[in-house]
Amino acid sequence: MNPYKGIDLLNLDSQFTDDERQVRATIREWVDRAAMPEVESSFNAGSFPVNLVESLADLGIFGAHLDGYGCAGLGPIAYGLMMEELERADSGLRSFASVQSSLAMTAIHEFGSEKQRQLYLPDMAAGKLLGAFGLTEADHGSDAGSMETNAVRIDGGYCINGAKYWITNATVAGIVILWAKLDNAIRAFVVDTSLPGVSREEIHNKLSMRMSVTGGLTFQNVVVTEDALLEGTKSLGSALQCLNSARYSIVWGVNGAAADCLHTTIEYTKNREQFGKSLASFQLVQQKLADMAADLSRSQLLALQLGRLKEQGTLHWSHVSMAKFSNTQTALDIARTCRDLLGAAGITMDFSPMRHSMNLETVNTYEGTRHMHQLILGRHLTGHNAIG
Ligand code: TGC
Repeated sequence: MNPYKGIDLLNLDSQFTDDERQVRATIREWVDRAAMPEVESSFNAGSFPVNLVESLADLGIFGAHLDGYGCAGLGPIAYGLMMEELERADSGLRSFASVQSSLAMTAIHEFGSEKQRQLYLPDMAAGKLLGAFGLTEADHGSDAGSMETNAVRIDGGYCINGAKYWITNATVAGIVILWAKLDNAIRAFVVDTSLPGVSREEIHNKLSMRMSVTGGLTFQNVVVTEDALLEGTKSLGSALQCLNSARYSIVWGVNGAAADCLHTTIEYTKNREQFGKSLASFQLVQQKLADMAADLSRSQLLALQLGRLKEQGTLHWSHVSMAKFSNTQTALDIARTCRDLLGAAGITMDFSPMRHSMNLETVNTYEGTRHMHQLILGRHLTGHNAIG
């Protein structure tokens, strides 16, 4: 199979700066050399390859979009290109980086005090401290605002009770950004997961995102000091602000998964012969490849334009919602079609499309389902709130 050199029919490369192209080249080389060889065994084992954490940190991936505190301070396009390359390997790898960076570190950077930033961010950028983002509860997924986890003030701090579920990195994180109701407002606390009263469980039997650790966290009379509160958090809107950053990384990331599927399938169909000629020479195959290339190109344009809006400071969450559901659905459709074109071989781990397709089922659901994002966009378009 020819090595991957990117799928870029519209020469979007010409839109990137030298620095952005260099960032992508560095991550692409590392993904091919260090990450790809880990994917099959990690996916089969249902675990994240923790041996990659140090290199992810050395590459400047953790908090790459943030300024100061040991973070790389990259622009939105370079950050997006990083996510695209990581997800080309596996959505679980991109999720690991994105939860650490876009959710946990962003929450502290955006809403924490200077002392909290100094305390946590350098270690998180260096990969010495891993973070999780505890918003979702078993009974409150899309309707995050109805969470039951609560905090009450006590002498010198807060006492927290509740439980979170479907949390990436729950069992490996040293801290969790825990969203809880305090005086009826949704606020976030930085909670050390080794505190008494915190228990964690891993969710097993996942058919998707197997190269990623997902779990539940329970908080029973967990006592935290006053400085655990991220003072800047005021409402669910604060959590959604972090999610916008994570959803932005999905918008780019899923294009990497789709590109890997398409590359794999173009190569496979060129090399496989049926009825005496290569599969790639059949019209029905070319029609599917052409449709997928056109769809992927649209998703790439959408990601680039979101990056431009983010650079200008004019990115609105309705843009993010539109691109999250649209690009994820496109990638999922591409992965399924590629699996089909690979025939029986496509159901094995020898080829990536079915694994990407299983992962993208999760990406389609987490950080806001397709339906939620359609309703967010629908509300923006019409002024009518059809949520709930
Ligand atoms: P609503 O009244 O619409 O809004 C509440 C406040 O939020 C503001 N807002 C936003 N702010 C930033 N970005 C957005 N996208 C925002 N959408 C709304 C809004 O202005 C308001 O602000 P304020 O200051 O007036 O309070 O709230 P709602 O209850 O009607 O909910 C709206 C909805 C459905 C959009 C929201 O609940 C939603 O996005 N739901 C999906 C939740 C979701 O994505 N859950 C998955 C989280 S992932 C997770 O927890 C695990 S971390 C990832 C991992 O571990 O893998």
